[in-house]
Amino acid sequence: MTVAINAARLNDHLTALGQIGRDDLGMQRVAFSHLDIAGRNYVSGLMRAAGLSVRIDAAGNIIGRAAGSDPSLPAIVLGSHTDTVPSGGQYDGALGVIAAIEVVHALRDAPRTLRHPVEVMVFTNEEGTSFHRWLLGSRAVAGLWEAEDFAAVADDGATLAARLPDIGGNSSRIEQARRRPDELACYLELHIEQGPTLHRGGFPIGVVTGITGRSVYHIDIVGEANHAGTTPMALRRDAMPAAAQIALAVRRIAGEMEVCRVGTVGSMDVHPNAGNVIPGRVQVGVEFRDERMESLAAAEVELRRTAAELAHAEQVAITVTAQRNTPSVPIAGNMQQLIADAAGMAGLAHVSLPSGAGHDAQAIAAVTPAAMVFVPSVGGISHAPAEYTTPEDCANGAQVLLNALLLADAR
Ligand code: HGY
Ligand code: MN
Ligand code: MN
Repeated sequence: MTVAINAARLNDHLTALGQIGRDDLGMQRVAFSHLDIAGRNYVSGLMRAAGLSVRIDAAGNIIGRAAGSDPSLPAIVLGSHTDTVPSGGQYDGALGVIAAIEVVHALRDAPRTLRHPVEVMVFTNEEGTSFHRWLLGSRAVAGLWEAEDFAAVADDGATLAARLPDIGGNSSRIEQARRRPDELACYLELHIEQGPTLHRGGFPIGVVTGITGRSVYHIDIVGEANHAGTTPMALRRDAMPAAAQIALAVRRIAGEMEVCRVGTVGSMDVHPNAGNVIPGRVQVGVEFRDERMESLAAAEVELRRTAAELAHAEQVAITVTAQRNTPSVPIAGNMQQLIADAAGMAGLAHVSLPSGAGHDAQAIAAVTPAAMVFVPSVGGISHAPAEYTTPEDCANGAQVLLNALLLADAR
């Protein structure tokens, strides 16, 4: 028999978090910013009010724990993230965190004590906007930090080692954030779909079958800065036309050539970025995504071939640096079934689908069985201020998360 979440309290808290770090361009709770810290402080307060004992681990993850009736059992973990992309939406990550806290709060109100301890985890820098190292907190829990994480430097020159203490972390003790498989029973995450499938199909719940792989590249194009008015066209070594052709090539590789599922150029830094100066340098951010790692590898080959051709044709130097390669992760059949059964308990229709977005679950899956519940994104929009999920769908997701926790605790 289940316990009902408090839908009004859930949506009130979600609305309140949505006001922290919002401006007229959207949500600005970029990891490590003072706005991110304000959001972390708010959810820490909610965790305490829900009866969780709260600590910060060496990666800055916020971890709330509620005891179970059998302390010898491993913990069931619920989690997500509160950091946002720049000018992002108010549901990405936030819904999973607020719902996880609401689930614990509703069980305490019932009152219902589970056999397993329950931990709510709010992961540091899921988006990777800061330091270009995504899933930073969840990868620390899974023991998946790489040399590039320890050596990470932000665009403003700050090192990760210097910034982690701002959120209570300590990179020299990151090993202490790592959790062993025998400490954890499983991981459950509620998240908005961030795509159109559920909303278009009229499904209130999505059972996630797998989480996409992602490869990220930094492309540095160096030409020769010069005067826009006096330099003849034939004598230019202009970095901008090369950058533009890289953007078109990325669209061609994923679009017409269908080498991989999607490809995006989301960032471009022009130097010196003045209208009357021929750009001497342009830095381009590229990412590819696909469930098949061999498709990502093929996309990289095509990207590097194109860059070499362009360097010659445009008389510029082009350096392609692979920044990070995150493997795709399948969700185990029994964990998918857990979510489907939890949706059934709530009398909610559900459909299975893969995640085109990355999630902390794909890191945590390295250390314990993971499952994800999706709820509809209106119009499939996300990573934008228009991101929206109805209060009813948010409550449905939280109820399915609670049901999944009860089923996991019983199994
Ligand atoms: O980029 C992603 O897929 C996720 O939102 N971090
Ligand atoms: Mn996101
Ligand atoms: Mn997210």
